[in-house]
Amino acid sequence: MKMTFRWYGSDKDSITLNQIRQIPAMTGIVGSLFDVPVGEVWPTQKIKALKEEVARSGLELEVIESVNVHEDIKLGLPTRDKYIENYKETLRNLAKFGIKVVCYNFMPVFDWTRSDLAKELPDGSNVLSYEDEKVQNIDPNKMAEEMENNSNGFELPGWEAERLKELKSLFEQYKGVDEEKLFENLGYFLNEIIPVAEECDIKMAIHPDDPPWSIFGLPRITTCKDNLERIINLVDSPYNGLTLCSGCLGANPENDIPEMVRYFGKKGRIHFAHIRNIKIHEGRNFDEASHLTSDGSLDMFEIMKAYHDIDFKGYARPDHGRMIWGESARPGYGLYDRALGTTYLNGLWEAIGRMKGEK
Ligand SMILES: [Mn+2]
Repeated sequence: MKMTFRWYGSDKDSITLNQIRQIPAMTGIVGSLFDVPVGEVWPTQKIKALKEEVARSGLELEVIESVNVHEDIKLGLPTRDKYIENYKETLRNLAKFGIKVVCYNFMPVFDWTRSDLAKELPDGSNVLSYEDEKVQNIDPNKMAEEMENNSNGFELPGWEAERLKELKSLFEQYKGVDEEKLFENLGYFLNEIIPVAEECDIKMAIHPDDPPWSIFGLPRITTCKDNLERIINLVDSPYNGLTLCSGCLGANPENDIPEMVRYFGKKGRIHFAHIRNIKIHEGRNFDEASHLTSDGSLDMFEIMKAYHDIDFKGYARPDHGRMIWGESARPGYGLYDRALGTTYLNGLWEAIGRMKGEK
């Protein structure tokens, strides 16, 4: 397992590369170019600059999260071919700089969704939280506005004001797209993209939908084991794989995360592991939590053991953390709790290995 850390860039993150480098066992950064509009080709100069900046701090840049997929591709519009060609070009450009994994998602309109970006826990820390009733009953425009107002001044990927201006017409366009159609559109995309990924030696890793169920009546398909199985079979190639996000999939208690790690891991289709805990409440409601097993609803020991048992050699990162110790950062992406989470995951990993007799 190679431990990595998501970073938004020196002008967009409150955390520095040097701080990240000092977290034990940290090997690299998970980066992106946030100023390239969705659908456009990522310029080599910008990729090069990011790669070099990360390398100067003694870290690697081998994972990109995300290269976002243009809405026309998800909608299956005739204009998708142009955006797919751009996506291929971006992959070719990324390959020139040693990128090995590209994380992406196929969620219509909205990226990750929460009803509260800073819910206070009894210990005074705060976390992202999801209340289904609140989300399903809010006007999506209002939700976009609230996300913007509560983001500590950071622009949230997937919730860019620019993109959300078109909400009304997007909802209109999605009226003819059900889950089957979305699978079909994902299949079309993958059939085009995966041969290029193979050429470039870049593993594509689809991120689950967050939360893993339909919101605002929009279709969602990256939600459960059966659907993930269907997705990796849309194009049967080791380059068509998964970002297995324990916190996203784990929001549905029917998703058995350790079992999914073993199942997809043995097939060699997990290219990127997002590892975090969440606390599930009655119904479809949950709070995010520290990584510790006893703070949430997921068994982090069993999850790490599953990765260890399949001899997982891919990239992993701690996922969202709480906001603690007075830090002001991007919601979910503070330094302190993700560093604590990393160290905890490393501790589990070492202990599991030692118990198997590893040195
Ligand atoms: Mn994730």
